[in-house]
Formats: sequence, C-alpha cells, structure tokens
Amino acid sequence: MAILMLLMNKAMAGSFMPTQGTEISKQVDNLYGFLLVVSFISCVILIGGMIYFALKYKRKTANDKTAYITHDTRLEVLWSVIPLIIFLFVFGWGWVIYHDMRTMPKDALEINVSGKQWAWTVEYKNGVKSTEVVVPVNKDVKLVLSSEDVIHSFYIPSFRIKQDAVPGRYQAIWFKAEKLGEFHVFCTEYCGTSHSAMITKLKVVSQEDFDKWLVSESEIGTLPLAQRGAKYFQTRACASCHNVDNPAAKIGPTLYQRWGKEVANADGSKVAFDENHVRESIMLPQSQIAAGFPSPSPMPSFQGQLSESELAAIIEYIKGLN
Ligand code: HEC
Ligand SMILES: [Cu+2]
Repeated sequence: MAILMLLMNKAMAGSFMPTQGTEISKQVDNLYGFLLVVSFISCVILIGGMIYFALKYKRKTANDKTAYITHDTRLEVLWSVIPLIIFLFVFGWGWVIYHDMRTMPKDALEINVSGKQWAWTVEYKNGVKSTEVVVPVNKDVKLVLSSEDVIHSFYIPSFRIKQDAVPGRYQAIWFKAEKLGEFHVFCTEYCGTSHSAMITKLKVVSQEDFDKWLVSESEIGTLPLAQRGAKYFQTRACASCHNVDNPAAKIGPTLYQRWGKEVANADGSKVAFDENHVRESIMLPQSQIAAGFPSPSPMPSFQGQLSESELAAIIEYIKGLN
C-alpha cells in the first residue's frame, strides 16, 4: 500500500498534476493519491465481485434453484465499519492539511492582492504595485485578498491553494514557495466576459532578487515620462486588453500606430486620436465607444484611480507606439 502510494505520488508529480511548488502541495497530493488507490481497490472489489457472482450464480438449467438467503449480520457490520474507518481516516488526514493551510504563519511577508474585472493588482507594503505576484523563495508569504467588484477566486495550481476574493471583506492565504520559477495564477470564480483571461504569474525569486526588484519598482517615479507610462500600462492591466506592438485587437482596440490618426467611434463620428481623446477614453470609457466594440464598454473607468501625472505618463507612452 505504502509503495503504491509512493508510486502514485511520483506519477502525479511527474505527469498529469502541476509541479509541486510547496510542502503543502505534496501533502495534498499524498492524500489525493490515497483516495485514488482506495477508490481503485473498492472499484475492483465491487465490479469484480458483481461480475464473479453474475457468472457463478447464472441459472444453468431450467430447474436450477439458488439457496434462499436473507442477510448476513457479520458481513453487513463489516461493510459498514470498514468504510467508516476509511472515511474517518481520510477526514482526519484532510483536516490536518486543511488546518495547516488555514493557520497563518507569524512574521509572514504580507502582500495585498485585489481582484477587479479582469485583472489582479498586487500591492506591496512599500507602495509598489504590480500585476504579477513576485515573492522570495523559502519565505512564508501571506496574501490578503480583496475585490473591487464581484467575487473572484485566487488559485495557484502548483501550490494547491485557492481562495475566494469577496467584495467588502478580506480573506487570506499563505504559502512558502520551495521552487524558483514562474507559476500560473488563475481566477476560478466566473466573474464576467473576460473571466478566462484573468490570468497572471507568480514569480518565485531569490531573496536578493526580490529585494532588488522591490527597490527598482519603487524608484519608478524617477524614470523618464514614457518609460513610467510603459510601467503603468503594465501595472494597471491596460496590457491585458490592448496590444501595443501589432495591429490586432484584443479585448480593446490596438494602440499600435494610432497616435495622430483619425479614428471612428461606434456612433459613426470621427475623432482625432490625440491627448484629449486618449484622456477621455481612459477616464470616461462610456462617453465614446470605439467602432467595432460593444456598448457599454468593458473597459473600466480610471477616474479617480490615475493621478494627472500617471495619466500624462501613459499618454506619453502611447504617443511613442508609432
Ligand atoms: C477590460 C479591458 C480593458 C482595460 C483593462 C483597458 N481597456 Fe482601454 N479599451 C477597452 C475597450 C473594449 C475599448 C473600446 C471601447 C471604448 O472605446 O471604450 C477601449 C478603448 C480604449 C482607448 C480608445 C481607443 C480608440 O481607438 O478610440 C484607449 C486610448 C484606451 N482604451 C486606453 C487604455 C488604457 C491606457 C488602459 C489602462 C489604464 C486601458 N485602456 C485599460 C478595454 C480595456
Ligand atoms: Cu475574476
């Protein structure tokens, strides 16, 4: 049994399950492997038994008679008590892992993550904002989740942890990443049109790289305007809806080589793609919808969310996309 489980675990770690990025993910896989093995054995006993009895007690001649059997108390007790013991064992095992998952470690690095249709914003204690979660390896990390609109769910398959982000309250999850590298983050609560595009990365880096990254991100204010704009374009998730280096539309129109052109709105009017048009498109997306895009516009309003200086930087960046 133990060997079978070990094999199962190796098989899952190696093939159809995502990488095991934390200690807890290994524990979850062990339990899952145990469930698979137990289910497989029960299946063999049940289906095998059925086939065996069907063949053995098949009526062979017209006057074949089977003995009259009502029940067997010993058997009934056995098939109730054995599964009960297995269930309780699985419950206990699951509870121990769940307890570990839900007990927040002290002195963890706290990071705020907030969901908004359809991107995650990650905010660090020193004010750095990012759309990707960057964390140091081998350190307890606690994510404090919130939502600005509807229910989202933050899921890191490689860590086997998942938590809803609910508007109006905080939820937390923690993990300690053991492997360097990039891992997927998915939203697993259907949250609207572009739910399936609500994907980001979790980057596990060395403590040294993490410290460097935090400092370089916080020095963003000293960069030239267009470079700052490029950063905001990433961190405010504009990039998840707009292409900047090819003419194809994503969820929104491309911003590649648009500056200075005359563009069409859905109502047929024409407008120059200049500072004021871009400003209005960002602050009041509903005021004019670009031709070929749905009304109401899926673009969220950034009114009150971008400062004048951030807006100016973004406009400078879009200007440079020609
Ligand atoms: C959820 C997807 C989404 C996000 C996020 C988003 N946009 Fe948009 N954007 C759209 C869509 C869809 C349109 C077209 C409809 C409209 O005009 O509102 C659009 C239109 C625009 C336009 C006008 C384009 C034109 O041809 O007239 C600009 C400029 C723009 N967005 C810039 C931005 C910037 C800058 C950000 C980040 C601060 C951003 N968008 C974030 C979806 C998005
Ligand atoms: Cu979502």
